[in-house]
Amino acid sequence: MRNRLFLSLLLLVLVACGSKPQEAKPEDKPEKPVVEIQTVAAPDFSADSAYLFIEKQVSFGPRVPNSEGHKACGDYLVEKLKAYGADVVEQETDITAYNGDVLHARNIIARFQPENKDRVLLCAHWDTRPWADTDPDPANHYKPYPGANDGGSGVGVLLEVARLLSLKQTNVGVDIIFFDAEDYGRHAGEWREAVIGEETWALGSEYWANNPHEKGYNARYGILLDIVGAPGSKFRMEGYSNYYAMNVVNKVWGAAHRAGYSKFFLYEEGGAITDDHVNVNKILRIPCIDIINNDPASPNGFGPYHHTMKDDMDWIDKKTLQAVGQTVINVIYSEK
Ligand code: AHN
Ligand code: ZN
Repeated sequence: MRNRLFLSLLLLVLVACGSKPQEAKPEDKPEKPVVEIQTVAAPDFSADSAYLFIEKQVSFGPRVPNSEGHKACGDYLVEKLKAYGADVVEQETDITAYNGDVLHARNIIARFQPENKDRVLLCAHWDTRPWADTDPDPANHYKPYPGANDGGSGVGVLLEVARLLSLKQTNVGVDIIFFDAEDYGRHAGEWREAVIGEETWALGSEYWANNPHEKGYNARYGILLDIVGAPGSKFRMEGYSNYYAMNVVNKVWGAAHRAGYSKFFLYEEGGAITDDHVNVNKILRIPCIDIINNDPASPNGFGPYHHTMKDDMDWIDKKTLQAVGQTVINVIYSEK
């Protein structure tokens, strides 16, 4: 009698949990106690919140290394990540850029569940480019710009991810890294001086990959977000991501399509783009993809605002932030 009660209770629990009840025969014994790790239901990403995080960064002015806006925004990011319960490591180092400028660079690393050995890496660059070198007006070619999309957007999305991580745990540990000095690459007007094979971009991530915050740092995979805010963004499967981390591309694109974001995430090859993920792949050998709004058919490869004075909040669309943010959330909460 007690046995029957137990079985009917079990059946009830199974039905309540939504799994298909099998016909239970009295002689059936459960093969194993069911202690399988379950995936965690993904929380809702708030694009409003991500938008405000971008606006806040822009309010500091351009975040060009060595500038006041850079220092103030860096402090804000650290404070915010700590408030969301992350264990924050700051990596400060001087890096000499291609033109001899010595950049006081600051990589900001937020560790969630630092004791967890199974980790996922999420990253974005937080610095903005010192020069609007593709601006239609040559008078702007050596001026800094707001950097809402290029610099602000990836960080804004990941701050919202951090907020959600503070409310609900994932099964995996998560590291959010804001890389510095990504966008100090050679000025477009100085291309004649370029040297074959020179690497002038992504200096902060290069430093981190050579000097990770933890000895032997590893993660299952990484996702880099760069330029993820423009209205009507199309994310194509970027060349290095496909080469080094095709299974991660498929995982992320699959999650995006299941969540209804197939207009944003195209099953099309994009160009190969030099960005922070290349260092993560080449130096640390962690498969890392880049979600980046590139269009090989457009004149500069990105949007008309890119590396111009126009890269401001007008180029941030909550629909795009939602598509990217919810996709990333669905991916990390589905990890077992
Ligand atoms: C180049 O433009 C060489 N790489 C694109 C990486 C980048 C620049 N991301 C933001 N700004
Ligand atoms: Zn840039």
